[in-house]
Amino acid sequence: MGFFDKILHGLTRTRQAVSREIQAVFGKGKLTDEVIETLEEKLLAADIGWDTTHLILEGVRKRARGQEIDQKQLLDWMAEEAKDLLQDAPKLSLDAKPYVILFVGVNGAGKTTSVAKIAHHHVSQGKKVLLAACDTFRAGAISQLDVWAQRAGVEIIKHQDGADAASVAYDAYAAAKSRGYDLLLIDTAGRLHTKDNLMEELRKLVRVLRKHDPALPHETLLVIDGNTGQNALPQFKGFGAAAPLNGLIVTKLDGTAKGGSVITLSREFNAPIRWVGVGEGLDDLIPFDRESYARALFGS
Ligand SMILES: Nc1nc2c(ncn2[C@@H]2O[C@H](COP(=O)(O)OP(=O)(O)OP(=O)(O)O)[C@@H](O)[C@H]2O)c(=O)[nH]1
Ligand SMILES: [Mg+2]
Repeated sequence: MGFFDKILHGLTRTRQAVSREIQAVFGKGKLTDEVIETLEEKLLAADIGWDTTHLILEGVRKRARGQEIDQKQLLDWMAEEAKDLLQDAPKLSLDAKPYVILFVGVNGAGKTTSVAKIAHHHVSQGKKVLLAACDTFRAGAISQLDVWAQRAGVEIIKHQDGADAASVAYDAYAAAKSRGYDLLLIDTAGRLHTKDNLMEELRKLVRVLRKHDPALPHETLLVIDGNTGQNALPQFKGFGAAAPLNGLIVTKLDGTAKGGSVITLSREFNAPIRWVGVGEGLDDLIPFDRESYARALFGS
């Protein structure tokens, strides 16, 4: 399956919530106030959010200029408006060696799985990837990452449970540097962005890593469960205060009808979505592309 088919498949539930509903209420005609109001309800129900919904519908209304349009035209325009509200992720370039990506997020968001998927993605492009098991907090977290490392065919740096996460990161960077790895992926413990002591642990990890090089980590990605929808805004603020964020990974889009919230997340955070998760397997993480996303969302 190509990336577009995967995203199309992954967004099935959201697309049903959005386009099927739209198709049920609009066949052909003018976009009267009444039609716009019904469309508004449908978009809001898909967790697209007030502002975004308003912008999409205003755009569509302007395009129609009082003319009769059909359903396909409406969905095409909606997809185009949605696309314009999204940012493309910057092209992934591993311009440092090792290139270091730190993964942060609340408990169960999908950090560890995303680390494994991104490792797999780069291994299949011939890169040498190392994982750092910096979730020393949750029992079983290290062996979980170990299993993923084996599946993805990559090496892992780990200490024992309860060890200092910052020192694992420090050692992992030293190992990656001396052994010529292209990419170092740092898995961290899930934590609530409102817990000061846990956020301090994250700040410490970044501080210690920067003893090697002040440019580290090259990227910090916030992993968000797609079911959280727009309620993820406080997470972005909380984690961003501990480690400047470069982008988002939105996971579990396959299991939610809230896939439309991605548009709002990207806009409100003013941060690009880098990857989207559409399943539990190693291949189920897709580099985000706004065109495919918008088309998969509106089924046009
Ligand atoms: N369907 C689906 N499941 C996912 C996706 N990403 C992660 N999961 C599942 O979500 C659960 C939690 O994933 P983890 O990667 O362990 O999450 P985590 O953020 O590392 O969790 P903690 O380390 O406990 O904070 C697992 O059962 C994963 O298989 C996805 O894109 N789609
Ligand atoms: Mg984890």
